[in-house]
Amino acid sequence: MKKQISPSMMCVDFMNIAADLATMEKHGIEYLHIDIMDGEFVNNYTLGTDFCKVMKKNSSIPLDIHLMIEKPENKLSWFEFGEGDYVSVHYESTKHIQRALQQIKQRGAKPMIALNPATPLEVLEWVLPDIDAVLLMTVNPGFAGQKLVPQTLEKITACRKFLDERGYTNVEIEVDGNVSFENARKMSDAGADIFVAGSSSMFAKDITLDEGIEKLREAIK
Ligand code: S6P
Ligand code: MG
Repeated sequence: MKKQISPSMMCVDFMNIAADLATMEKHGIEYLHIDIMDGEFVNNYTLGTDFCKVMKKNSSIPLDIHLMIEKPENKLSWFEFGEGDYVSVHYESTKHIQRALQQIKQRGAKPMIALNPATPLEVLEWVLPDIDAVLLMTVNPGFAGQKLVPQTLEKITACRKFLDERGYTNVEIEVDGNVSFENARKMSDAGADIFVAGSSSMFAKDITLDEGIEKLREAIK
C-alpha cells in the first residue's frame, strides 16, 4: 500500500498557515490530520468544527479528522466532512462504536477506528467490515511532543497480521504520536501506511517545512 503523510495541524505555525498549506500541496501531502479534543476524553482542547470548515474550504487536501471526544456518535453532525476524508473515532470513547463508524460511512467518508496504546487488537474483530483504516496511537492521546510507547511498534506488526489473516488486506494502518524520522522508518517497516507528522518530524524547530517533508518521505519509503 502507498505510504502517506498526514501532518498534525495542531503543530502548524498558525501565523503562517496559508503558506504552509501551499507547501504541503506542492509536496503532494495526502491528508490533513485535525485533532479534536473535548477536555473529557483527553485533558486538552485543540482544534474544532470551524477549523475543519476552513481547511475544507481553502485546501484541496482531504481531511483526516481525529476525534478524541466522548460519545462521538452524538456529535459527528457538527463536523463538515465528506467523500475522500477520513474520520477516526476512538474505541474507548463510546459504547456504540459501530453506530459512529456507520454514520461516517453514510456521509460518504472513510471510517477509521482509533485505539489507545493499551487497547487490545481483538476489539477490531467485529467491526472489520465497517472500517477503512485503524489508527494505532503510539503515544497516549492528548498532547503533541510526547515520547513513543515502545511496545506499539510490535503492535503495528501484529495489527497488519491480524487484518491480513482475516482477509482485510486493504484496511490501512495509521500511526500517531512521536512519528520522528527514526521512528517513522521502524513504523513503516512494521507495516504502517499513514504517518501523522508532528513536532518530532515535519514541524521540528530546526528544519524548514520543505526539508521536513522530504526527510519524512525518505524515511517511510
Ligand atoms: C495527540 C494527537 C496527535 C499529535 C501528534 C503530534 O493526542 O492525537 O495527533 O498532534 O502526535 O506529533 P508529535 O510528533 O509531536 O508527537
Ligand atoms: Mg491525532
